[in-house]
Formats: sequence, structure tokens, C-alpha cells
Amino acid sequence: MRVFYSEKHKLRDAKTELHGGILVKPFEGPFRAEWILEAVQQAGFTDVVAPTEHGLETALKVHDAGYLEFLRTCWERWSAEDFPGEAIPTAFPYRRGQQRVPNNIDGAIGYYANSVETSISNGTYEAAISSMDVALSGADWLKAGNRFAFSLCRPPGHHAGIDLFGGYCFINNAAVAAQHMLDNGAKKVAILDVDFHHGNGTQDITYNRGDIFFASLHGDPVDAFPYFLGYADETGEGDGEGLNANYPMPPGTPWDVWSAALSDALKRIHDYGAEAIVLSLGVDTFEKDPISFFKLTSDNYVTMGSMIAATGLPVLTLMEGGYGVPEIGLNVTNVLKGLEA
Ligand code: SP5
Ligand code: ZN
Repeated sequence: MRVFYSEKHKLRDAKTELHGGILVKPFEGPFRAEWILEAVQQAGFTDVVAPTEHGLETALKVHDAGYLEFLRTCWERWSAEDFPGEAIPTAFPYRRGQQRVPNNIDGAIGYYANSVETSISNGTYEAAISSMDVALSGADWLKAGNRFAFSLCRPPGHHAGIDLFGGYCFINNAAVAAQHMLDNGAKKVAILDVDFHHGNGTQDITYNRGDIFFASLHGDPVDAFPYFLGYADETGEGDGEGLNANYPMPPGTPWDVWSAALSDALKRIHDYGAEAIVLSLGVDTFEKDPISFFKLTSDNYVTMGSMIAATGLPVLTLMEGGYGVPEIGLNVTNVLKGLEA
């Protein structure tokens, strides 16, 4: 399996995350991609290639143009103010408030945010674009007739909606990659999101579309971030009616429960007639993850990969979350091994 990786992920190196009422060093940092790259290379996945630049054309089909321009200019606009720290919103388009973009950057950042743990810092946009290119280059590799690619995306993407950032995400790499597959001849693509957190951004983008089936396995939003989407009764709308499948699960969920949900999601993907799977892979389902509450073990990730491969479909695996512990490298490697087994 070819691995796509960009050094430019290092440009995303925020100093602050709002957590438990104080600013801490972010859970999502450059060390994550370094640990994962090191582990996959050690395990023999040594075909590591830098992405090619794709431009914004595909991103503009899933994101709002004003939002992408906000991301591009946010740091320079914030820096032009006298603020001492990184860019963090403080005010929002609340219920019964106006839904208009303010001129002031302090207002604009609130308009475009779905959560505030994610500071915008110098280099964030460049890293996010490169992460998208990593995803798109993986999609190109499948288009060329290969069955698997691993796009070591960082920053992650699944919390980024049509015009929203947050949850450490800015551009929705999975949705852009799926769009690219559709633009290159596929008629139906599935995005399978196994990150611990609900893929609220991906659901936002795909909810009314007939050409993308979205399934997400995640911590129940009554108990877990992102809290305001991810319920089982969200089933899609319009052309996308019946094409959104959420599997919320409670604290302490072990592999047998989790894997039953995966089996159901894979059956739904098969019944839909997907021609390829974009796998939003988060390993924050791991028992030792510092911010999550599922109980998967390292061995479980091998089985996860082989269950997904058993669909027979091409799989573009994209990195989403997974934090804190060195085992994130082993767990990702195990999924890749399971896919290829
Ligand atoms: C891509 C991804 O995995 N994003 C996750 C963003 C989560 N951000 C907020 C997490 C808040 C977790 N609070 C849990 C406290 C546990 N003691
Ligand atoms: Zn996550």
C-alpha cells in the first residue's frame, strides 16, 4: 500500500487548546503524524510519497467559497489586531440571532466555528491545504487501478463542515477525496467514519446527496463531542434520504459491540452499491486514548481492517484522530495490515 505524506503538516503547530477552562498544549500536534509515519515505515510500509498539488477546484465543490477565503486570511487578519494569542472565537450566530458574516475578524471567526478548542495559528491554512492534497493524491492512486492507499492526513478533516471549522479540522479531506472520485467517473462512493467522534462535518456536506453514503460509528452525542449531531435518527434528506447511518455508542463500548455496528455499516455500504470506500480512520477508539471512552485494543484494529477489506472494494484510508499515546502508530499500522491481509 502506498503511503501519502506531506512534511507541511508541521506548519499546523498551534500552541493553545481550550480544555477544561484553561489553555493547554493541543492534543492534536505534529508528533501524531511523526509517530504514525515512523510506525508504518517500521512495519514495512516504506513506499511513502509526497502529494501533488491539486488546487482548490474540488474543495470548492464541498466547501463554501467565503469559508475557504476566511481560512486563508484568518491568521493575517487576526495578527493585524492587537490580540496577544492565537485566533479563538468568542461570539457565535446563536439561535434567533442573525446568520450574517461580520466584517470584524473576531466576529467572522465565530461565524465559521463549530467549537472553540481549535485555535487558528500561523501556517494552519497551508497545512490544511497540504493535508487535502495528501487525500487527493491517495484518490488518484486508486483511480490508477490500485486497491489501497493510506493518506496520512494532518490536520484531520471530518469535523469541518460546508462553512465550519472545529474539532481540530479545517478542510474535510474525506469529502474532498470522495468528490474527486465522483468527478473521475465513480457514481457512488461511501465514506465510512470510524473515528471515536461523530463526523459532523462530513455529515453536513453529504446529508442531502445521493452520490455519497455516509456511515459513522462514534461516542453517543449525549455524552461526547461534537454533541450536536450524530444521533441515530439522522438518516439523510432529499436525494440523500436513507443514505446517512449513525451508530452512537455509550461509554465503555468494547470491540464486540463496536464490531457489530461495523458489520451493519458495511452491509449498508454493500447494499447501497458503493464503488469505493473512503475510510475516515481515527484510532481514538483505543482504550488508552486520553479524550475518548471506547475500549478497543491494538489487536482489534487488525480485524477492523480485514472486515473492511472483505467488502472487496477499493479503500482510501485517511487519517483523522487518535491522541496522546505512542500506540496510535501501532493501531494505524494494524488497520493497514488487516486491509492487506
Ligand atoms: C479529529 C478529532 O478526533 N477531533 C476531536 C476533537 C475533540 N475536541 C474536544 C474534546 C473534548 C474532550 N473532553 C473529554 C474530557 C475527557 N476527560
Ligand atoms: Zn476523533
